[in-house]
Amino acid sequence: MSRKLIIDTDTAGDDSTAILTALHFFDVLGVTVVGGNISFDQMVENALYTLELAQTDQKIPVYKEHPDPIMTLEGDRHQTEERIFASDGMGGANFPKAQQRPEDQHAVDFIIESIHRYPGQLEIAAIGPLTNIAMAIKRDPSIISQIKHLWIMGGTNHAPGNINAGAEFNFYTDPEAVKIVLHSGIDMTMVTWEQALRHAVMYDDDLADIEALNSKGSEFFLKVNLHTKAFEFKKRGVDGVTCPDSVTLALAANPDLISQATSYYVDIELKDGLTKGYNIVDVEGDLGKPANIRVVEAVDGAKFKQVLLEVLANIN
Ligand SMILES: [Ca+2]
Repeated sequence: MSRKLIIDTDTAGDDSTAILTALHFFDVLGVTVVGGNISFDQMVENALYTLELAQTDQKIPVYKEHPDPIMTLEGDRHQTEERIFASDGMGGANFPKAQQRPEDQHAVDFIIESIHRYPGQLEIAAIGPLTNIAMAIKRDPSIISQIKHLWIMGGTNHAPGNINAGAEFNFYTDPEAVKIVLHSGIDMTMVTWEQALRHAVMYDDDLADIEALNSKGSEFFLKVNLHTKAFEFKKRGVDGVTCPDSVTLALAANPDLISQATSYYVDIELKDGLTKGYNIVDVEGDLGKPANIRVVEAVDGAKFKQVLLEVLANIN
């Protein structure tokens, strides 16, 4: 029986490939959309469109909220990333609206209810800001011991961030949520931004292999991600498609992709200033605190590419 998963996503660009990867390997109970990359309603549409593209046998429900970070005051907006993903979040593809509509139930209620329905069996992949996961923990702390594993794309391990020099986007957007999750005691793994940059970038040769699949999946991948490639090249000289979210799902599904991982004490800076949203990874144990999360330190990039090709080839 395949592993049960909820995927919590701010669906733009690579998130959509991560959803396809989740569907390929897991029994996905639902997709919860959290505020992050671009405008909230558009991310909901992107999740619905991605599910329609995948044409699963069973309907995969999509749940909404929270659209904003925990500490956002009424009328405030967090920084979104249309410059990376285009205004539709899908590289300007402007896909048609999917037939499926989001559910009425609140995403956090769905997460809590699902964990109780499958105690000790449900994994969660969180590939956006951690708002929904933190709110679920606050609302019902009894879920903590019942989550089988939480896979997080976020943060860095002593490396530059991507939203600014100090911080990675998901952690920066809702640092309070990260703090709650890191200190929750959930069994969890984090895949950091610099690991994605080192091991999960599809360069021109890789993109040619993807194009050669000539599947609906490969066509979708290229449409959605080439805008991001142009941004990454201009911003940091990385001439390829970065895949932080999809590599997180790929290694959640295939743990042999993780070449190295160590559990460390990780914590995050909340104060406004240069390092807001920066996370420390206490690799030398200076703080003398027990490890709270497993940090991925190396990924088998060649195997990741094979997984990605397998996922995209399968969508026709
Ligand atoms: Ca994401």
